[in-house]
Amino acid sequence: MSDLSAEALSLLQTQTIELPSWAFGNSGTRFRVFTTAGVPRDPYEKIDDVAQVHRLTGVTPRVSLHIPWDRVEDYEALRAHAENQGVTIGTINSNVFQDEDYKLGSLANPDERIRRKAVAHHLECIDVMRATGSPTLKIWLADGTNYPGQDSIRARQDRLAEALSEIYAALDEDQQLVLEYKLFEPSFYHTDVPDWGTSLVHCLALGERAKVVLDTGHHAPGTNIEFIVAQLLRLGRLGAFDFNSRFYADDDLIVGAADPFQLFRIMHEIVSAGALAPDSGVGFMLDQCHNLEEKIPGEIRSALNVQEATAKALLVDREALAAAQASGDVLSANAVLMDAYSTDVRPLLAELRDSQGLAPDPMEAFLGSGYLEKIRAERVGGTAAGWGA
Ligand code: AOS
Ligand code: ZN
Ligand code: ZN
Repeated sequence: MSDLSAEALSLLQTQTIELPSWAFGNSGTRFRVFTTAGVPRDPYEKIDDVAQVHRLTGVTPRVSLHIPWDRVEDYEALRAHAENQGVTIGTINSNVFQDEDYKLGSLANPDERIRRKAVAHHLECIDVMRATGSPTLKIWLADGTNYPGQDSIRARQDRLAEALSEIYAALDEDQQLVLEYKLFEPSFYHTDVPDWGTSLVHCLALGERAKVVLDTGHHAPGTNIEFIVAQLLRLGRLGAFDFNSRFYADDDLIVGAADPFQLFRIMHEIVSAGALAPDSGVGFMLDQCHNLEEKIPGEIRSALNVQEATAKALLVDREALAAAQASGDVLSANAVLMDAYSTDVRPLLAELRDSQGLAPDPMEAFLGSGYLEKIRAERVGGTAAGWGA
């Protein structure tokens, strides 16, 4: 661990990554949801799997829930179950995209009855937050239109602003709201929250406890995502990431699988802005689906990829970078970044885990643990994550 300063090492040790409950269920594309033996049958078992990833990696102590996919009778019991397993409930994700009523949208729907229903769902999510101790409500909307003229773009923004302000007003003082944007899909002509600017405009109107969620798969190809990260950090409005990888659209593949260099560039902006520390307010969450690969190893690989990108970003020689930038030395400045990116940080991370009493290689430890064999035998009839149910 010699190459990392003591400060960088302690930052690396405090980094946490929140896992999505839905990553542990069966998922697929619109063509097919494949089944995997041993997937969780209920939210309790999803939490068991999150806890298993945390035991091995030491960096995933929270789980995001999705309501109603993770609806249970007794949320306090679910919270106690999580805490017994050594994890806590993180973000509560609302879901206003799978009900027949939401065909023309939810919070921006032209029909007031449907807007009221969508707001009521968010109020239910806020109750779930109170019962589970979750600090964050995450809103992603499938709202939009497919054809020019289908609805008024401007009226939809007004309806959305009004509904969001009602939801925001219902939050407790220690709760926050994060609003996720997405360029397109399922709407194909226009989306009501398509970009970070629109999300930011709504958040600014709501108040300080409203921030933007950046899902790395939700942009046009070629978008400079680290620029958006830097800008939102400047404004104090980067609430959280939904990390994943994409080759084409919103592919939800393992983070760092498609473009590890992009992940490093994002983490470099985070480290540069001093936003890695847990009290910086930025949530590092995953939003992924493992359609082909095993779910738990998929989440372990993801957590390790984020950790590796973070370690590389922490290795950047900031003094040398600042000097090269100040003197206009383009190639040297770039070389400082590339040196850090090209460093193999796996030995450093193995050493760090060893010093924390963890197995140096969490993937190897998991595959040798017998956990997969156990859940395959015990869990029969696991459920889909939500889409293919
Ligand atoms: C949808 O594309 C978004 O990424 C949301 O975060 C969504 O809630 C999540 O992917 C589960 O469908
Ligand atoms: Zn997302
Ligand atoms: Zn998405």
